[in-house]
Amino acid sequence: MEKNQHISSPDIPVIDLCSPDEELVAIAVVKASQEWGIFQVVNHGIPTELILRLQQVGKEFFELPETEKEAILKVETHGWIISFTASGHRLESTTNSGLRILESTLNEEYASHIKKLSEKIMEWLSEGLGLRRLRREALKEGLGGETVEYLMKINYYPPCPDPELVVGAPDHTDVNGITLLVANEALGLQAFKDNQWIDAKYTTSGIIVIIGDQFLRMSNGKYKSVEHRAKMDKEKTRISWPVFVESSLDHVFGPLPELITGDENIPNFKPYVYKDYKFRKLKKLLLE
Ligand SMILES: O=C(O)CCC(=O)C(=O)O
Repeated sequence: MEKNQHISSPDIPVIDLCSPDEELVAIAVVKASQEWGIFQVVNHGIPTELILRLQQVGKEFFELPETEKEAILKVETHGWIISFTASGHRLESTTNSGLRILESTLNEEYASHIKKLSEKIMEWLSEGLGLRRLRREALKEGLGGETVEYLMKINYYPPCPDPELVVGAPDHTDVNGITLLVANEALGLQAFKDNQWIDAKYTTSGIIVIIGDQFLRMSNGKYKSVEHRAKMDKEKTRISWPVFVESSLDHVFGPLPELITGDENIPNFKPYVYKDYKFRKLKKLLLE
């Protein structure tokens, strides 16, 4: 293909969770996870008003002075981190008054919705592995059951005069099981598919679902851990709120045992303690 040749790229799948036929919804979720590893869900049951409030407090948070922000949340290279346990309670506590704007009621309310939604998606994905009758909860259990953690990060991308020169979030796959992300009106998320970067189109109340490495490995390769990145916008500030659903650090994960049934179904991946897997990935060490 010529380098400058224009090809029209497909859009990432959009799945309406309100469709009356749940089986069709489940099939669409499984297909999108196999072929894309990323999709947007709409009519997902999380009130738009709650998502807008989350976005509003996120904006207010970034208007705080740097020192206050840092005192409230953990700063990482590409964002601010807040974590929840599976029951929706914040893991890290702080007494800083600035936390009012990220007050736990809002986050706990959002976390409990995200937990419900992610569990539903995990059920559909477990069924999609042929584990319907016995193990609807197979993926959730494989991830650690009630010890599963929900880590919310806030990514802030200020306007950038030359977005081609500055990368927002570099090309990566998520290390965890599944990520559920909302973003403000500035687009910028891209997914790599069929040798090209595809702009993810979404609405501010839609939820982007991203399959990560843990689900690639637990499904023995059936679900795709999608490469993605985020670009900066020339004029607009972009903010995104991913929630990473993942094992606790000492949990061992690998291909689900039910999928390994004999000579034809051998494990394609080695099991890892999650913290070792994260460490190896971070250090770019060999992963089998
Ligand atoms: O901001 C985005 O849309 C993507 C962020 C992301 O990939 C990440 O935080 O790992």
